[in-house]
Amino acid sequence: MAVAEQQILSILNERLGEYRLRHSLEVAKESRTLALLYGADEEKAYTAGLLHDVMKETDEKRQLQILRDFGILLDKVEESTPKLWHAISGAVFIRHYLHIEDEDILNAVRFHTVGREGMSLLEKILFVADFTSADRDYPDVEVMRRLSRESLDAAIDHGVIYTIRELAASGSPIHPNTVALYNENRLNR
Ligand code: DGI
Ligand code: FE
Ligand code: FE
Repeated sequence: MAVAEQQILSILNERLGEYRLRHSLEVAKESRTLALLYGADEEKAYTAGLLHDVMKETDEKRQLQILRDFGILLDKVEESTPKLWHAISGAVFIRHYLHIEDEDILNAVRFHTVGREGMSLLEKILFVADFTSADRDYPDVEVMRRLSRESLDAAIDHGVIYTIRELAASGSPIHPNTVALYNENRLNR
C-alpha cells in the first residue's frame, strides 16, 4: 500500500469534522469485517472505508475544480446533484494526491454513492458498509445489518430499493447507475 494509515488519518483529520471522521472510521471497520466474512482483501477494504468520504466536506467549487483539473466530465444527473460529487472528486483526490493506484479501491470510492452494475466484491463491501456502519441510524438499519451478514447482494438490493424510494419520494433525480444496479438485482433472480 502506497499510503500509510497514519498519513491517511492525518489527511482525514484536516479535511473532516468530528462526525464525518467517526463515520469514516466506522465504515473502515465495517468494511474490514465484511472483507473477512466474504473473502476480500481486508487492508484494501479498510483503506477504501477510511477514504470514501474524504471530499465530503470540501467546498463544492473546489470539488468541481478538481474534476475539471483532471478532465472528469459529469453526466446530467451528476451535474445537477452536488451530493454525488464527493465520491467522484474523492476518487480523483486519492489517485492524484495520495497516489493510490489500486483500481479496485479507486472504483469502490468512485461508486460508493450511486453503485453500478457489475460491482466488484470490494465495491459491494464499501457500498454496504456505508449503510451499516456503527454510526448509522435510520429505520431499516437493523434489517440492513442482518442482511449484510447473509448476502451482500441481498443487502445491496435492500439498500438500493430504500434509496430509490427516498429519492423518488422527494422528487430527486435517480442516477442511471443506481437504476442499472436495481435492474441487475431484479434480472438475476
Ligand atoms: O456520504 P454519505 O452520507 O456517507 O453517503 P452517500 O455517499 O451514500 O451519499 C448519500 C447521499 O447521496 C444521499 O443524500 C442520497 C444521495 N444519492 C445516492 N444515490 C443517488 C443520490 N442522489 C441522487 N439524486 N441520485 C442518486 O441516484
Ligand atoms: Fe459518501
Ligand atoms: Fe459515507
